[in-house]
Amino acid sequence: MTTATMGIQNAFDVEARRRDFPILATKVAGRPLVYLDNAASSQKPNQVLDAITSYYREKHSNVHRGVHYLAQQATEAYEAARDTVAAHLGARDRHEVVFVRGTTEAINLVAQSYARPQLQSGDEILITQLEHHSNIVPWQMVCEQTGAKLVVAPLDEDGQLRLDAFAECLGARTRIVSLAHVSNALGTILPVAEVVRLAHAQGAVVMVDGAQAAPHMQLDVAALDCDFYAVSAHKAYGPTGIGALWGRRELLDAMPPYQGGGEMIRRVTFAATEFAEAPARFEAGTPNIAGAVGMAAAFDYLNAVGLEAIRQHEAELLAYATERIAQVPGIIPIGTAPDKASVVSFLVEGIHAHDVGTILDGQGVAVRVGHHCAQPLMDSLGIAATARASLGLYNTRQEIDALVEGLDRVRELFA
Ligand code: C6P
Repeated sequence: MTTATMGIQNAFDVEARRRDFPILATKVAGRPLVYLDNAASSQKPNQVLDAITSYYREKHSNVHRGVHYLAQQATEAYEAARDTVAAHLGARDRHEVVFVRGTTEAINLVAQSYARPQLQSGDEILITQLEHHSNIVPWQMVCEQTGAKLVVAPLDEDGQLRLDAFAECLGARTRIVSLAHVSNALGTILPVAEVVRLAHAQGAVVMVDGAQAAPHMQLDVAALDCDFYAVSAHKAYGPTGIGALWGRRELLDAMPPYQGGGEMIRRVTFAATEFAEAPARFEAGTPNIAGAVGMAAAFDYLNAVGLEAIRQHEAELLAYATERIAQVPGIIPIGTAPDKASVVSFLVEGIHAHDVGTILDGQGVAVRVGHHCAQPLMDSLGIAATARASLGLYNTRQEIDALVEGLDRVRELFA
């Protein structure tokens, strides 16, 4: 899809972009919705909604199975979506893109199909202190299964991953390094390319959890030189229930599938099964075809709006939000790394984060409160929960002002 067909101009116009998202017209408690929970899941533009509806109205059948017209239309739409996702991730080869349910499933796939068959007792998997549960639990499970050990690289006081501290955790037994590109709880952008260089020098492969990077920056697996990269569409203006695992072809082709079923085979007898090549061998059963179409439409949308324009808009808004929120008396910022993307996490002194979230909701302001599925990070910070405002391309300064007014109201109520 071109910029012209999507009706998007080159200059970033936030009001025009807001009109792409029908849900933003919602009123909550009689006030305009201020949606600042984009890291949990972002809203969907008409371009994505229309792509999904058109697919179901005009093209739907099952994929890779039929000779009839609609089966071919559906297969073409699904495989065209793979091309779009591959190009968006910077993959050299479309066979390197496996459609999965999301980042969580992508990491589980790598843990079970790549790590489990080759880890030996005493091998190490290195993660960082800020990981989401999705990038902790699958590795704990595979450690349990193989006798491997989970090692955790620490953060500094600003919530940054320092390369010297990371390098100290990297050893001769490190087989896999798995880290977030962007932290969901702190917003920190991690130095992935440098981590990859250090890890590769030790012979370890690197898996990157790109769940929070995809909505905010140009992705490029070739430039990062990582080995696996995971994304969820729903955080990047696409539908829920779909995401992608990118993996180096030679690694994917050598990995046994961890789920069996239809469409992932070359030949089945009752005695044995020969698996198809990647990516089909990892896509057992009828896939989320409409989801893949919607995911591709979301990436088309991001490109049409312009990822650099989005990055600039969000960086300005993040600086504004960080400054305004810090001026509210009693605010304690959590996560102060200089290199951050679109997340402001904070405590309000003496007031539980859940109360903060509930009072803000009463004013139409949606933020997430809690441990953000990063309980070990919260434990290491000595806190149970934060309030988190997470920004998307459609957020405005006025919405940050509404959040700050909401926080003033929180303080009044608890004074
Ligand atoms: N974080 C948040 O509010 P799924 O659920 O598979 O699409 O994504 C999981 C996931 C993995 N890694 C990171 C860094 C994430 O932020 C998330 C999802 C949401 O922060 C929901 S818990």
